[in-house]
Amino acid sequence: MTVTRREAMILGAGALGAAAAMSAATPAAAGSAGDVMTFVQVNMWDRGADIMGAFDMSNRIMLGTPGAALKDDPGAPMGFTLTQHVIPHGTVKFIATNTSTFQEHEMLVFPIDDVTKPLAYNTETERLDEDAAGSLGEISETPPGETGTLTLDLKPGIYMLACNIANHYAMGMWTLITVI
Ligand SMILES: [Cu+2]
Repeated sequence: MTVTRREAMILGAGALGAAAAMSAATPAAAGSAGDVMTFVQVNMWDRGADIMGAFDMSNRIMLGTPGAALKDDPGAPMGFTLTQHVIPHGTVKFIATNTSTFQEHEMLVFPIDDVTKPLAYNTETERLDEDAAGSLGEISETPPGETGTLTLDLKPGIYMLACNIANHYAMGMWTLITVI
């Protein structure tokens, strides 16, 4: 589902209930006892077509690949910037805005059992195998300037946010989060 930023705010306010909606500055609010909804804002960014075109696809930046850092790669042509990487378990609402000027991005969520092992990847399509990698959900292709949301119930563990438009994962458009 793709919604505008304003719609995302309205949807978020609705999920929080009337009391929380009265306080626009409240980023997260308690639901039932012991259950907290956490909002994570995500910037889906890239450095433009020229830098993307100059990327060496023989040096893919992927989890479990020699030379690829587990954190965001500073040399990547595109990536995700998050308001937080450590998130309480329970209901997590991702609000992702595509700040690219020229292309779509998307955001999938994958559970990571072992940070040293690569996810299932097809080098012909240059995309992750979403079923084999165990996608939990996604904000599908989002045009430049638009915002989408995804709400998941996450247990403690490590997860990856990744863009699975062809070449984007290999260009470093992924990051890890820890749910505690
Ligand atoms: Cu992308």
